[in-house]
Amino acid sequence: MSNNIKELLEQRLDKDNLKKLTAINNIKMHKFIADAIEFTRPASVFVCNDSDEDLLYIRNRAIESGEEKALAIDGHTCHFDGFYDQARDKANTKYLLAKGKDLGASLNSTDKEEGTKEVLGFLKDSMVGREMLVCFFCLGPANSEFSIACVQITDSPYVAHSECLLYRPGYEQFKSIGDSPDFFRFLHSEGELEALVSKNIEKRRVYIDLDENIVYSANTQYGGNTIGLKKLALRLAINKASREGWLAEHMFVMGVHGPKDRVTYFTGAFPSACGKTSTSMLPGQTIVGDDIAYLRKKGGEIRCVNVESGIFGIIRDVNADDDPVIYEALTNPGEIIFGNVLVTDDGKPHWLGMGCELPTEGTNYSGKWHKGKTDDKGNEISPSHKNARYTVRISDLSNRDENLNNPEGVPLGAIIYGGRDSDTLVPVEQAFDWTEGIVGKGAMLESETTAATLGAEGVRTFNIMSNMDFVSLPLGRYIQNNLDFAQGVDRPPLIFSVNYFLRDKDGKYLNGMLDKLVWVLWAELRVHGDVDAIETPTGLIPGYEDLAELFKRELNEDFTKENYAEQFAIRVPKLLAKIDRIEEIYKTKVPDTPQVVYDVFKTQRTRLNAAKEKLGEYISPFDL
Ligand code: OXD
Ligand code: MN
Repeated sequence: MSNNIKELLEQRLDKDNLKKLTAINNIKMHKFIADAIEFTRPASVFVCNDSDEDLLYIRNRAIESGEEKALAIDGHTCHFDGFYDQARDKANTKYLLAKGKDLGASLNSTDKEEGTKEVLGFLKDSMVGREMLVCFFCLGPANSEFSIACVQITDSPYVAHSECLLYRPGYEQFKSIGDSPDFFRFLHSEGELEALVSKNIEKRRVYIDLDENIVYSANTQYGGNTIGLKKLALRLAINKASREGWLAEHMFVMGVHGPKDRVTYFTGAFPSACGKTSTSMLPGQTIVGDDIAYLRKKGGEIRCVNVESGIFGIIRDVNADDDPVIYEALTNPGEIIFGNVLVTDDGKPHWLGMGCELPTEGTNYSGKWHKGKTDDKGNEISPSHKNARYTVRISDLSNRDENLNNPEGVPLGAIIYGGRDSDTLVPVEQAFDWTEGIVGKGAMLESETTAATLGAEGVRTFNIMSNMDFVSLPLGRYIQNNLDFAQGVDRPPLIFSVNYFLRDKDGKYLNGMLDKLVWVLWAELRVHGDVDAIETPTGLIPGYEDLAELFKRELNEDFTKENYAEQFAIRVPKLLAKIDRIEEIYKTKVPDTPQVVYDVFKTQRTRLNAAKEKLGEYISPFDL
C-alpha cells in the first residue's frame, strides 16, 4: 500500500475498522476508500465484514438514524424516500464518456471530464458529520465463474441495509480476488437531508464510468438510484459481459415445474412493473431470482444465475390471492424493509391493491397523510406510492429454488420477453428460432411506461430486451451479442413473447392475473416437444385444447373457445404497424443495426401480408 493511502486510512479509521479493511489486501480498493474519505470527509468510517454483529450494526444504524422505522411485526421496518424521489431518474442517469467514445444517440451520456467534475462537486464534503459505511458484496453466487466482487460506499444506512438483504455477502469473496483490479465500485451520498430525505433533488445525479467500473450517485435515496449493486451494477456488467462474451440481462430466473417432477429453467425479461416478479413467483413454481441474470455458455449449454439474493419488489397489488407467497412473507416476522407504503399508528404497513380497504390516515412519503390530501399541484396524494416497494431475502421465501446459490448456475430451457401491450400481441407465442426470437421478440419489445421511472405513465415505449434503461454499449452491438450467444450451443433455449395486458374495446383486461401460469406451463411443454403448436406469421401459438386442459387443471377454470378466439386473434394491421414503428427507430437511431434485424422485419411483413390476403385483417386462431 502506498504510504499516503496507508497513513490516511490509519488516521481516519479506528483500530477495529482498519483491521477489517486491511485484512483485504487490495491496493486499488484501499485507494478507492482513501480517496472517498478525503473527498467526502466523513466523521467516522465503518467497515462491514459480514459478521452477524456487523450486519446487526447496519440494521440498527438504519433505525437509529431514522431512515427506517420499526414496524409492529418483528423484523419489519419502513423507509420513506422524498416526495419527488420515488423512482429511477432516467434523465439524470448518464454514462461518462471520454472524448472520442460514442455509445449512440439512444443512450444518455455526458462528457467524462465535465460530468465527473459535476458529480464530484456534489459529493465533495457530503459526509461531513456523518458515518461512511463500507460494504462488500458479491454479484452472482460466491466462488463461481459468475462472481463479481463489489465495494459499496454510502452514507445511508438504509441503502447499506437494503443491500445486505439483496446481495450475497462479499467480504470473504473480496479477499479471494487478491490484488486484482477487476471489481465494481460504488460511491453514494444522499447529500444534505431535510426531514430525513435528500433535500437537493435538483442536484440528483447517477453517473457511470464504464472504463473505471465505478458509479457515483448523489442527492438521492430511492433504491433504483442508490443501491449500487442493482441497476447501476447492471450497466457496468452489460459492458463487461460484452467485452468478455457473456450476457447480463434484466431477467428473472425461475424453475418451471412440468410433468413428473421435471424442472425447466426459464429466464424472463420484462420492463419494470410489467409482471416480472409475479411471473417468477407463480404458484407451484420455484424462484431463483426476479430481476437480473448473468448468462454464460458452458459445455454446449447456456447456464444462468441470479445476480442478487433478494427482491426489491413492487408491492402494489401484492395480495393473498394473487401473490400468496410474497403476501405470506410480508405479513409474518422476518427481515423486511417496506418503502413508501402507508403506515398507521399501530405500526402496520398498507399498500394499494393489498386486498382490503385502506385506512384514511397515517404516515406516508408525504409525511402525515389523510384521505383527500393534495400535493402542491392540487393532485390527490395516493396513500401508498404506486412504486412502493418491499425488500426481502429470497432465502426467506417458501418457494425458493434449490439451485438458488448453485455456483454452476442452472441450465436455461427458455427465455420469455414480455411487455405492457394493450392491443397487439397474443398472450403467448413461441418464436420460430433463436434469431427470430432475439429480433422479433427481444429487439422489438415495446411497453407502456409505468410508475417505476419518473415521467408520464402509459406511453408506448421501445424497450429493447426490457434492458433499454441499462444497456451500456451501442444497441446494434448489444443485439449482435445476443444473436451470437447461441453459437456453439447444442440446443438453444426456445424464445417466447408473452403479453398479460391485452384489453378489449372497452379497456377491460382480457386475462386474469394468474393466467400467466398457463402460458408459462405451455411454454415448458414446448421446450420438451410435449405439445404441438399452430403456426402464425410471427411464430407458434398454443392450440385451444391444450390451453383448455391447462386452465382446468391448474386454475380450475373453463377456458372458452370465445376467450381463446379473442385473445389469440392475429391482429395483422397492429402487427404491421408495430414493425413499421420499430423499423423506423432502428433506421433513425441505431446506425449499427445488424442487417439480420431488417431481414426479420421483411420476412415477418411478407408473411403477415400473405396471411391478410388469404384470411383477412383479424385472423381467428381457429382459421390457422
Ligand atoms: C426495478 C426496476 O426496481 O426495474 O427492478 O425499476
Ligand atoms: Mn428491474
